[in-house]
Amino acid sequence: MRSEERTFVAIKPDGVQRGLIGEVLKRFELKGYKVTALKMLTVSDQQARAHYAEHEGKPFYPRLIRYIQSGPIVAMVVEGYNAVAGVRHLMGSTDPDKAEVGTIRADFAQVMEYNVVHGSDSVESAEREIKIYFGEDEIFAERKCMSELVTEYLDAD
Ligand code: IDP
Ligand code: MG
Repeated sequence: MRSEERTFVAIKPDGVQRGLIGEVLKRFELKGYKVTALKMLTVSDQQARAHYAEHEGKPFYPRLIRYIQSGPIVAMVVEGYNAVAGVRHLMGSTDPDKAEVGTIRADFAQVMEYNVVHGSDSVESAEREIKIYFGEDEIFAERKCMSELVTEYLDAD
């Protein structure tokens, strides 16, 4: 059965610095996903370590921690059917050389050290990662369609 999921997505510092915020956001919105939380921030030491805890001890870990803190990121919560896998599909493989053409990483990145975007790899990871970056009061899951908005407006007085 299909169900709606939410996932954590970040435009990494290279993506922000290169002016790719709009392009990346556009791809998720055009897919039909809802962006239910969004902010730009500098990742703290604590957030970086929590986010990438699974990679601690790997050779690239110290550089990964430096990279994610090297400039502001744009963090977001993205919601939709099968959104965890779907977002990763739009992002492409970790290594841009292996990512399929048309994905964000294939289209905009050359090396995996600077691969523009992050997306959670499971529903459990998503819930863990969302908590690192957002309070529940920062997430706006309710959205109204235009007819609801107009009806509400007309009914207001
Ligand atoms: P993912 O971002 O596609 O989920 P992960 O394996 O979770 O990939 O790795 C997290 C991030 O760490 C990657 O997006 C990439 O920036 C970096 N990374 C992963 N593997 C390597 C590596 O072998 N060398 C350098 N950087 C790596
Ligand atoms: Mg990962």
